Amino acid sequence: MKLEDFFSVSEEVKAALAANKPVVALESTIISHGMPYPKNVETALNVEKIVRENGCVPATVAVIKGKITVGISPDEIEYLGKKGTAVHKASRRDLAALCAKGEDGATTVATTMIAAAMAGVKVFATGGVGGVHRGAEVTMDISADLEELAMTNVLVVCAGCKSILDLGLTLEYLETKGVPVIGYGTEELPAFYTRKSGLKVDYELDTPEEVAKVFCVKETCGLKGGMLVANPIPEEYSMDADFINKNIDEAIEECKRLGIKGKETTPFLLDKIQKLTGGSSLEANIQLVYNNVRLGCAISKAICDMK
Ligand code: PSU
Ligand code: MN
Repeated sequence: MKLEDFFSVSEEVKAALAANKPVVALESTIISHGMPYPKNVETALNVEKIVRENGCVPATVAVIKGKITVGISPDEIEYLGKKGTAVHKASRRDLAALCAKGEDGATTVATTMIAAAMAGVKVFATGGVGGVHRGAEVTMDISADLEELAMTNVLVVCAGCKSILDLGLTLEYLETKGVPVIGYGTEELPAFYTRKSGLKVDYELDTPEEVAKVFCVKETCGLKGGMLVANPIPEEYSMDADFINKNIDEAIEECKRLGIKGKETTPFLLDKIQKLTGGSSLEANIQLVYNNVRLGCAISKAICDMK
């Protein structure tokens, strides 16, 4: 048994890494479990296009027939998007079993970080990361994404945390685990659909170069773990806070009523919120992903320049 049986990096990504060209990793749970078909596929393909337009190489990650694959093809993106939630949502605890059984899996933030680190990709851009769920003091529902940020050396660009989570507890958890949380151009943790949460981040940085420097210093000092860059949704796409929070509360109530638990919780809430808001939250979600991907490209380039 050897690593190559369960892990593969596309030729394009391999070549870019060997030449110190900037690469940006992208996750696939957002495709299969985060958005409805066909918008999910359209968004994932647009994201790859934006990465290329910004002078970087995209590396969308998934488990394909038992192989952790860094740089899947457009056909594979279409396949995962069409299959939707029928694809396994693959977080850290699922990886070995899926690979052993030769199955497919959509990678979460945690597993996309794992694959990126294995390949040597430093920057990963997405929409939202998992966190400490509301009521976690009873349910203990804390995303494996946070634990991964504590141990795997990848920089994750997100739009902050949605208030399906307990944002205060999520920040506390990240602090305990020693994960730097950077606000990009803001002192406040953005709340995904909106630019403000009322909670402070650890540091505000205002340029890709400053962010890249913190990451490179962390790496040079051998400080283990990732880094979270929270990039607020552009003003023109941000949602009305009362409107979105009312719908989030309703989605959480329904989730409780139906007794939904574990890995189904986040996909259920995302879908419910999209339905309750008549698709307006989906449009905001798509735009904030594009915005994060552009920032991810600029940071990835700055990291390459620092090498
Ligand atoms: N938040 C979003 N969109 C998503 C996810 C979270 O706004 O698609 C996905 C990501 O893949 C993330 C995962 O890693 O949900 C977290 O799931 P859980 O809460 O079960 O750890
Ligand atoms: Mn969970």
